[in-house]
Order: sequence, then structure tokens, then C-alpha cells
Amino acid sequence: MNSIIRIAVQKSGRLSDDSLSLIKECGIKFYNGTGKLKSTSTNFPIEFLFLRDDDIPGYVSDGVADLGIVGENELVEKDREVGILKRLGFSKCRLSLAIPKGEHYENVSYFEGKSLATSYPKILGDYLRSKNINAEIHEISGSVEIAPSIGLAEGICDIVSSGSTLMMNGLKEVEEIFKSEAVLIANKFLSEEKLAIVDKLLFRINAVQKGKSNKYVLLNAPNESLEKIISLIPGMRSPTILPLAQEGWSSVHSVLSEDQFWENIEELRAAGAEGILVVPIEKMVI
Ligand code: PRT
Ligand code: ZN
Repeated sequence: MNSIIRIAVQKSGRLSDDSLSLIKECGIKFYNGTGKLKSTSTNFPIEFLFLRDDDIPGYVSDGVADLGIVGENELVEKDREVGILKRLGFSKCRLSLAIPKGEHYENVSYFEGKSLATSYPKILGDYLRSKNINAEIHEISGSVEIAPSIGLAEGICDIVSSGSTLMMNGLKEVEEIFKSEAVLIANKFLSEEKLAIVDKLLFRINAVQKGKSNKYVLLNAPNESLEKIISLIPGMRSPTILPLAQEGWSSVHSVLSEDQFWENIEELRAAGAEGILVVPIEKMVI
């Protein structure tokens, strides 16, 4: 029988759109109708399980799913034995300690003897222990940010992204204790056949990620400044140089990271580059 791998992705929530877009950008087709809990790709040996994110680490460590896409915060909190294959760069957030805005705060010893509400008792407990702080942890599953105003706890430990939820609830962020992003996780005991499929998937994910962080740059330059321009945009092996119809000018094509582009743009222009086009890359294999 031909092998197939099973991946657990969040059914609906902050991870699901980006997880499914990544799979689609890898050229993997599947049907994802509303309410569907399972789906099989029509062009890649992969089956999808649509689950709550809390359940994904457990499904992967138990081997019900071979792979999963989950927030690192959830993975570390659930403390399951799985491997992290790849950091995916989306759903970035941080787990932070926050207290009422008017409170004076100097350092983490503020929390000694205090009570904290959180949905992440393991990560918080580990952090407090590492700082030798004794604090009481109230585990609650949602709306953590209202705990101080209803007298349930003196502070909170919760996920922060823009910070607006804290602000709206009269709280201020005082310590960042964990940084998180979506990660691709795998069961630790995959068969050779399954590992071969996982490698194919990783190859595609790498190509998509490289494409996203790089741009294709085309520009025109006078021939006498080509040497300088090539040193600024060296490309993958070296840039492509094509003669323009106008004597003494060339078109230079290269690939570079977006940051590199912005760092070098002034120097490129100073060297005589003009008609600069920056084009997105869909996939990149090097
Ligand atoms: O239903 P299911 O259990 O699957 O989903 P869920 O409700 O438990 O999780 P979901 O979809 O909200 O989040 C999934 C994952 O996205 C989290 O585990 C994080 O890894 C990541 N993530 C990224 C976030 C946020 N950003 C985020 N802002 N998860 C939650 N939030 C919440 C946070 O809890 C707080 O209430 O957003 C609020 C803070 O946002 P700001 O922008 O106001 O600071
Ligand atoms: Zn959840």
C-alpha cells in the first residue's frame, strides 16, 4: 500500500488561514468545506485533520497525526514529545505578564506572593520557578484579561500581539516571558516511507519561504558602473547581464532579500542604476 501522511491543522482560528495558505502555496490541493473534519489531497499523499489547536500536540505525539501545525506556546504548554521540523514565521505573538496600569512596577519580584491568572500554567510556573518567585497561579481557559478587574487575580499571563486587548482592559505589559510563532511538528517515530513524504513537503515549504523573503530585481545601468552594481546585488550565483538596445547600457537581473534591497537602494541609484523593478518570487529552489 502506498504511504500517506496525516497532518493536523487548526480547524478555525488564528492559525488556520495561514496554515492552509502555506499548504496551497506548496501546490497541494484539497477540499476544505465548512464543517469538514478530514480531507485528503488530490495530488499529494497527505490527509488533513481539522482540530482545535489545543489537541494538536497530543494527536501528533500519540501518532494519530504524523505532522501538525501549532503555536509554539501551545506546544510547550502541552509538554508533549514531538519534534519541531520548521518554524513557519506566522501567528507570531508573545506570552507576557501584565498588571493594572496604575501599579508601580520595578522588576519581577513584584509578583512575589501575588496571584496570576493564565491559560498557560506550565509556561508560567516554569518561568516563576526560574526567577525564584512564589506566586499563586489561577488557571482559567478564556478572558484572562478581565481577571484583575473582577478581583480574581492581581496580574495575568496571557498572549499579546498588538497590545490593544491589554490596553482596553486597563492593563500594562511588564515582562515578556515567551516568544511564539507557528511551528511544523512531527511524531518522533515516523516510518521511512512517511519520512520520505515529509522530506518532499519540507522541500516545498522551504522553496515557498525562500521565495517570500526574496525579491527579483531588474534594473538598467550604464556599463561603466556594472562592476559596482554587481557587488551590491550579487544574486544567487551571479546576476544576469543583458545588453539594452541603447549602446553602453545593460539590464541587470538579480535576486536578493528585501532587507538587502532597502539597504542598498541609495548606493544602486548613486551608481547610476535606473528603471528599478522589484518583483515578488513565488517559489525559489537553490
Ligand atoms: O478554537 P481553538 O482552540 O482551535 O483556538 P484558540 O481560540 O485556542 O486559539 P486562537 O485561534 O485564538 O490562537 C491560536 C494561536 O495563534 C495561539 O495559540 C497563538 O500561538 C497564536 N496567536 C497569535 C494568538 C494571538 N496572536 C493573539 N493575539 N493567540 C491569541 N491571541 C489573543 C490573546 O489571547 C488575547 O486575547 O488575542 C488577544 C491579544 O491580542 P492583541 O493584538 O490585542 O494584543
Ligand atoms: Zn485553543
